[in-house]
Amino acid sequence: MILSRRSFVAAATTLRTLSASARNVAAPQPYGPLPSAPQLHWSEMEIYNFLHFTINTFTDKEWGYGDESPALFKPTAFDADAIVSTLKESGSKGVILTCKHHDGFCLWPTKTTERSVKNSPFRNGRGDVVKEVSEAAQRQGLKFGVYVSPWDRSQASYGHPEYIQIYRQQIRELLTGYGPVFEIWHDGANGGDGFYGGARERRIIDKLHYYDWDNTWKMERDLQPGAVRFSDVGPDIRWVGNEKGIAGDPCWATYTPVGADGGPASPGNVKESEATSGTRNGKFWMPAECDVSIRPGWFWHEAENARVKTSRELLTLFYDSTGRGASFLLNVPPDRRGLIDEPDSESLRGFGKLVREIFSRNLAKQAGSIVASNIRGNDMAYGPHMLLDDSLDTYWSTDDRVTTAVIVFDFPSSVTFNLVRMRENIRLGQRIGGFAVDTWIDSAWRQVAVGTSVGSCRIVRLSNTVRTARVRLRITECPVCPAVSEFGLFLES
Ligand code: FUL
Repeated sequence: MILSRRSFVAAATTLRTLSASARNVAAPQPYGPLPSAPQLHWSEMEIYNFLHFTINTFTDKEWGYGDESPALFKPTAFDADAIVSTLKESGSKGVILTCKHHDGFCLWPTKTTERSVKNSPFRNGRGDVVKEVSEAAQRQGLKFGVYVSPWDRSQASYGHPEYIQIYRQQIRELLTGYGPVFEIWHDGANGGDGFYGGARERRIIDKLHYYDWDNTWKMERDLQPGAVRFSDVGPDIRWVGNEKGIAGDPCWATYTPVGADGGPASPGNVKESEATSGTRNGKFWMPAECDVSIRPGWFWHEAENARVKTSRELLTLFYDSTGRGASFLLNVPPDRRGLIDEPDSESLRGFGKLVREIFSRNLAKQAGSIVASNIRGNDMAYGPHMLLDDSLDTYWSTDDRVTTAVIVFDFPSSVTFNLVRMRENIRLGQRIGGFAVDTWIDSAWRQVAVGTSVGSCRIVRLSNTVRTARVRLRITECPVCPAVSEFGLFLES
């Protein structure tokens, strides 16, 4: 099926407004596990931040023991709006706050413990960091999420059934008092040494049964139906298996978690190496989230001020996470003022600028003609121009029996690029298992990119910048007909 430049432009204009109901041919059958509505919204976020901020910021520690006095929490110039606006400039779509880290100090005036902001000098004991951050996020159009450590080194009852009620009560307070929450983060670091109300001992819990996770997750779903629940084993979003911000290649959105010993899995008890790539045709739709800190540690330490990742390093992490179908959860720890430190702000701003500059111009849109080897039922609502309309709802697809296909983009004059981006229509599942991109150089096709998983977003960085007037996309492996929403060519200079 060939579209000339003129008919392509006309088709793109009229078809942009087409809804699914305007398709004359039935849509492809979905393949495998499918994303839920909260998972779909989450996968469009791509970049968001962690704020690790608590008493550790003032004690220069990464893990507080649980006996620190609330009096230590005294940021001198805490400004949630300033923090959120810096994050926003970096392209962030959301912010997850460490409402309670392992030391048990709560950043909101909880009813469950005296170890909270209400007994700190912050705003004379009348402050609520969770409120200020969630409201600043809402004001500036970022989503808000909560980290509430399951491990609590301060609680006397940690390791006993009573603690589970306290933990759930804390989650309940956070999910009912602060507006919509997009993500609830359950850490896999669970159990060990701690203060435990003065016992000062080591407590090891049964990771599989102690927390009764199913009931906690059910409560969370009831209280915040739009939120995704994160842990080593989901149930909505999985840990990528490392804290470097790097997803596997491939990285499948589907996953069947397996415990460290090969048995059932739970938070803190999972075969980490398998989480990095997920499971092709896995049991659950459970895409990966890549968490990493802009500094060596998760909390702010003055000694690390010279070791803040540069904008270009963040860009590489973006390619290695979002660009592999996962998400980029970048931690930016506020300092003792309660602000994002200057080196971090500078790097974030530079990163945001790079992403905006690179991805604002899809060079594939300059194609004069686009030729697909097959279009589903010859219905133009599934035509290849749907790859360029900036809509995730529309897509190019083929007849059911056609599982490999080719699209050739011809350009009126050469384009120069070094990045290829593709997006599958994940509403129909993760379908593609192999693709390649070729360019026409010196009268022959030359392969410049190759990959396996695509999913919600796949960015391939070419080893060299190429200049060409013809580009060919090949779908080389797909168990069913492909359904692709976007194809893009970009230049990182
Ligand atoms: C880990 C924690 O132990 C770190 O302190 C940090 O919160 C990181 C995001 O998760 O498991």
